[in-house]
Amino acid sequence: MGIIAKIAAGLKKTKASFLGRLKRIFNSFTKIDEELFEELEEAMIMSDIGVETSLEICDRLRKKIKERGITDPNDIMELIQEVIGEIMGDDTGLDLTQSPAVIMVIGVNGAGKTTTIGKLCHQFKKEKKKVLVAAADTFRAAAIDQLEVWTERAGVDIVKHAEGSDPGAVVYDALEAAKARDCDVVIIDTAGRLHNKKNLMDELAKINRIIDNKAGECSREVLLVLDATTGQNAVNQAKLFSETAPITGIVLTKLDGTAKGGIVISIKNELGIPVKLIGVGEKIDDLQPFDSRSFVEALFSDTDFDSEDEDEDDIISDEESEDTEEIEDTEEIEEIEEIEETEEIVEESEETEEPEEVAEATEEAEVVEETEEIVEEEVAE
Ligand SMILES: Nc1nc2c(ncn2[C@@H]2O[C@H](COP(=O)(O)OP(=O)(O)O)[C@@H](O)[C@H]2O)c(=O)[nH]1
Ligand SMILES: [Mg+2]
Repeated sequence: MGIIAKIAAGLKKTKASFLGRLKRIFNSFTKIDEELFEELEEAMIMSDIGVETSLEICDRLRKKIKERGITDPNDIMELIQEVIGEIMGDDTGLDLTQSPAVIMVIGVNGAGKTTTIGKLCHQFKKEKKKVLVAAADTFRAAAIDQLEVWTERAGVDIVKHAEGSDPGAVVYDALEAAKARDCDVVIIDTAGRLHNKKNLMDELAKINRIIDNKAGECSREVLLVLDATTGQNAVNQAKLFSETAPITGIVLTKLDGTAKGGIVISIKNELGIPVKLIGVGEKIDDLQPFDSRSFVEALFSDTDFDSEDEDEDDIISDEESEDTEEIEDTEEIEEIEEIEETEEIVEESEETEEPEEVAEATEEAEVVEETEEIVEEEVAE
């Protein structure tokens, strides 16, 4: 299967709902008017392109339609593809030039961090790179075991300590080992959940400082893993996690399992952080470097990968109330819970900014201050 076909297969649900909606709009309108634009906006928002980005796309469309004197609604499809392509802009890949390159992987529980690391190990190994993985999610023993299964499968080394041990110490040891063993890449798995969100954010900031100190001269990536099925909630997570370390790229996972693939466009447009990798399945080779052009081409390609009927079903169920759909689907209920959880995260993180909390323990206060310094330095740069 070619790259476009593979991405298109991964985007099957998104394509069915997004393209289906657009096609129905263009079929039901004979002229281009404001009513048509309203429906377009709605279709885009429903596909998780986000309000801000959907409005921007429509503004650009209006301009192009006027400039080119387009009157047939059916000609808009091509224009949308063009506009989305423009919004997606250029791509940025992983920077691994200065070895050992250090990739810190962060994100909420269940986003797909460990799986993504497994897939990355496999890819680097294929490229004959020497890889070392740091098991810095020490919060649960199962997390360390799960990571080890992946590293064994990919045939790369792992540095691990016991459950509950200091993640910073794991990272420290891993960086020492990577230098001693002349590794090309160190990948750090981190926890997505701790006793409370302040602990989590502090811990990630601390790991980041250890990397600063131990590997300041190396290439650095901080990859935020976001679950595409959480839709717009992913954008909130990105805002929160960017407080812990300067995020250099986003890995968007589970694009295969969602009709909310439009979130890629929203993330790219609203966060200003490049999407560097996409996960399109649970298997070891289901990770792809993100390529805007291929993504847009795949999103708009007319290929059907499963039976027409199934796609029709998707479209019909989308047409019904989204709420009913969510209640019927247990996976979706979990999503709702996750969304609620992140709202808590955001609230708690706001709390952490309150002075009393900061003063709670001197050490914690230092952590917060230093993190702020780091953020300020980053901004200044
Ligand atoms: N369908 C699909 N599932 C994925 C993808 N990436 C991760 N998963 C699944 O998401 C679940 C959580 O992944 P995990 O790596 O443990 O998340 P972590 O808590 O962030 O480390 C697992 O069941 C994975 O198989 C993907 O791209 N597609
Ligand atoms: Mg994990």
